[in-house]
Parts: sequence; structure tokens; C-alpha cells
Amino acid sequence: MSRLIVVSNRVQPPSEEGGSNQGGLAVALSAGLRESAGIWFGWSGDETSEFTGSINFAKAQGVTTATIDLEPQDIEEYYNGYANRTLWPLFHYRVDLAEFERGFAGGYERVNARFADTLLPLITAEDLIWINDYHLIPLGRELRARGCANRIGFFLHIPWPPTQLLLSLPSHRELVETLFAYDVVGFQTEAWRDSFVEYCTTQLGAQLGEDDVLRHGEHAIRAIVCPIGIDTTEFVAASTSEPALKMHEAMTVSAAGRAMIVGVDRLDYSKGLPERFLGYERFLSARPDLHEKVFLLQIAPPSRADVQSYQEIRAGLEASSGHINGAFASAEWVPIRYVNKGYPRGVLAGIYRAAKVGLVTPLRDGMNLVAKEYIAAQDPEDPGVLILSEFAGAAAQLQEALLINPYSAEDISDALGEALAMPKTERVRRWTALMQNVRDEDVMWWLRNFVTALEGAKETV
Ligand code: GDG
Repeated sequence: MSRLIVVSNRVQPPSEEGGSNQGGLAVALSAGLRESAGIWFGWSGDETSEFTGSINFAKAQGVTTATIDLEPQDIEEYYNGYANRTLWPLFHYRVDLAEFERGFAGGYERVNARFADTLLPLITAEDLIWINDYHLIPLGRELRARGCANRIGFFLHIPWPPTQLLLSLPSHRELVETLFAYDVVGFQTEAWRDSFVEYCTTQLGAQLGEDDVLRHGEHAIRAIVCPIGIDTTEFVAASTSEPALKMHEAMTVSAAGRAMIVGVDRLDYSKGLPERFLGYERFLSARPDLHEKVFLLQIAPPSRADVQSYQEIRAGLEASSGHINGAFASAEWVPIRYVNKGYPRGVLAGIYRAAKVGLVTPLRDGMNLVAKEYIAAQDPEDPGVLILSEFAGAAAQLQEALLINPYSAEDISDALGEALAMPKTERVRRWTALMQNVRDEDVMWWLRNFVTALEGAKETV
């Protein structure tokens, strides 16, 4: 395998026990990179008063990282701005939250050019370059403009929006056309890939040929479906590690015989947390017989706290959990434990394992790794039940979960009732099928699929 250069916005090298704030992308890439002798290039997360392009190399847990610092204006316009206030909401179908500012778009272009300038000298002739996610869509074009002839692939971790929504983005055409600088463009699901192909054929006049090859003018790219997985072996081991066993025991004691329902999500409006709380409230109203017998533990570490819509959702959830607890709690029972902090990975695995129900209800999600982690952490002899939004990319693979519409409080309420009453034989049957998928289609499978497509790109295109 050629040397792999993985590029993503943030580089978060793995720590000993797994960082408490590593996002899905970071967790997956560090697992995947260990297999190749490659490097991981991106932003350090730190600020510098003046951009110099100097690179900081480091090695952690077998992964070589190369990071750069960005100026405050870069962070404001590129990261908080175009990436998180324009593209993220729009690509999650929240055009109501999307902000369209020319300054953001300018910062996005500038930072992508800076990434290209600093990355280019690290690239040698045979390297495969793999660019990740919506922060860096134009990076391939920037590299080509600087003479890079390597195979370059792009993977989108989030959904691709329907054409009619994408049309609301100023300069949508210019942005999408930059994707034709790549050899391979990967998506989490067929649905997101199909939306992309639909945009390209209807808006750009591109032609879809055999083998997922999409031609537009001089360019041809392969648009592939390549769902991401977790490091399943590692996560299964984590779920019976010392920190997991300790937490499992602590949770069992603190649950005092009550069934725990767990939610674990970055505090993000795409994750459907207000709707989830409403669904749980509905369940409490519908099932007074289960009062004092269940509780919901919602872990929601804050995320993107500089962006106003994230501050608003945080305030809304505090009010909503307070309201539900106020309405239903007793001296001995708190129906929602709402926790605004992250836990180390091993501890998290123990929490998943102690929960009878995993409640994963995003309104829209590229994939959702929490759903897969919940499955991997279960006790095979007595597994819990996964309730999963049909609008998470993971639903395409995890069909034996209880699939629900996350906008429907009744759906959530009914599914909670069904999950809590599900006989063990049925739980084992569903979990076995789900676990098969989580094992077979893990993060290494994802990595190999993408890299194989990228290696083969020049022959087909
Ligand atoms: C993006 C896409 C796609 C969360 N709380 C804690 C913690 N986490 C970890 C989880 C999981 C990760 O964060 C979240 O991953 P998701 O996939 O659920 O979501 P995003 O962060 O939005 O990721 C998503 C993903 O990229 C990969 O392609 O699946 O659709 O939006 O790994 O465990 N980890 C620890 N403590 C916490 O409290 N240690």
C-alpha cells in the first residue's frame, strides 16, 4: 500500500485511554492510520497571531501527526463561520440556521489555500492523499492548482443535502465543481451519494456512467458509498476494561434496580436532543406504571460553544430537562440525568453496557458512531436494545434496531415501551444481527474500501 496522507480539519492524536472529547472522525482516523505508515495532517486547534505555515510533527500511539496553527480570523471565518455556521446546518437540512456571509466564504477559501501551501512540500510522488470532510471540500482543487498529480480522494462524513436545499447556498455551483478535482468522492450512504449525483446531473449537466463514474467536462470522478465503522475489537475490549467494569458497577448501584436508558451525543442540534426529551416526556405521561422504574442518562459534552445556535440549544435543554424533572420527579427518583461533560472512552463503554436501552435519535446524521459503539459494548448474554433514528446514516446498516422517526414523540415513546418489555430471546436475536454488521463493517473495512477505490482510481477514470 502506498503511503497514506490523511487530511482533516482537526488532528486529535489518540491519548492513552482515549480523549474525552474526540469526535467520531478523530476516533475513526486514529484507529485506521495505525494500519498504514502514513501521516495525519491538519489544524492543531491552536491559534497563532500570524500564520507562518510551520508544521509541528509528533507521534502518538503509532500515529504520526503534522499540524499547523491558524490565525484568529481564520478560525472565526473558516471554522466557526463557513464550516459550522454555513455548511454544517445546511448539510443537515437546517437551512433555517444556516448563515450566508461572504466573509465566511472568503475565509474558507483562504484557509484551504493555506492548507494546500503547507501540505504540498510533504507530498511525494506515490502518496495517496485522502481529504476528510466539509471543512476541506476545495482542498483537492487547491492542490491540483499547485501541480499535485497524485491520486486524491475526498470523504464526506456528513449528509449531502437535497438539491433544492443546496441551491440556497450562494456559489453552490463553484463549491460542488471543486469536488471534480478528486479521483474518488466517498459518502456514508446511498441516499447521500444519490443526492450528490442528482445535483451534479441536474445542475451541472454531469453524466453518470458505469462503475459510479461521474463525468463533468474534462473531469471524471468515482462517487462511491463507503460507510464508516468503529474499531470494534478495541471497543469490545474497552467495554470489559477496568474503567468500564468500575463504571458499570457504579451505575448498577446508582440505578438501584431501575432500567437505564442512555443517550450520548455532542451537544448539537442535529442530534435531536430536544425532540428526544419530548419523546421521553411523552413516554412518562403514557406509562405511569413505569415511573420510578426507569431513568434517562443523557451525556452531552458541549461542542462549538462559540456558535450562538449551540448556546441556544444548551439553554433549551437545561430548561426542558428541568421541566420534565420538575413535573415527574419524586424524593427518590430523578427521571432525567442530564450531564454536560464527556467521559473517557473506557468509562463510556461501561455506561453503554449498563444501559438497557441505547437511545440514538438524530434528526439527520451522516452515520452516527454512538449507535455502533452501543452495540459493541453489550453483554452478548443479555444485550440491551438500540432505538435508532431512521434519518441516521447508520440505519441503512443497522436494520434490526428499533427504527423510529425522531420528530415523532409518539414513535419515541412507543419504542421505549417496546424496548423495555422486549424478551431476552428477541434482544439476543436482534443484537446478534446488529453485532455481525458492526464487526464485519468496522473502521478498518471502511479504510480499506476507500483506499482500494483510490488506488484503483486511475485505471477506471
Ligand atoms: C461526525 C458525523 C459520523 C461523545 N461523547 C463522548 C464521546 N463521544 C464520542 C462518541 C463517538 C463520537 O464522539 C461521536 O461520533 P458520532 O458519529 O456519533 O457523531 P459526530 O461527532 O457528529 O461525527 C457522524 C462521524 O463524523 C464519523 O464519520 O458518524 O455522522 O456527524 O465516537 O463515543 N467520547 C468520549 N466521551 C464522551 O463523553 N470518550
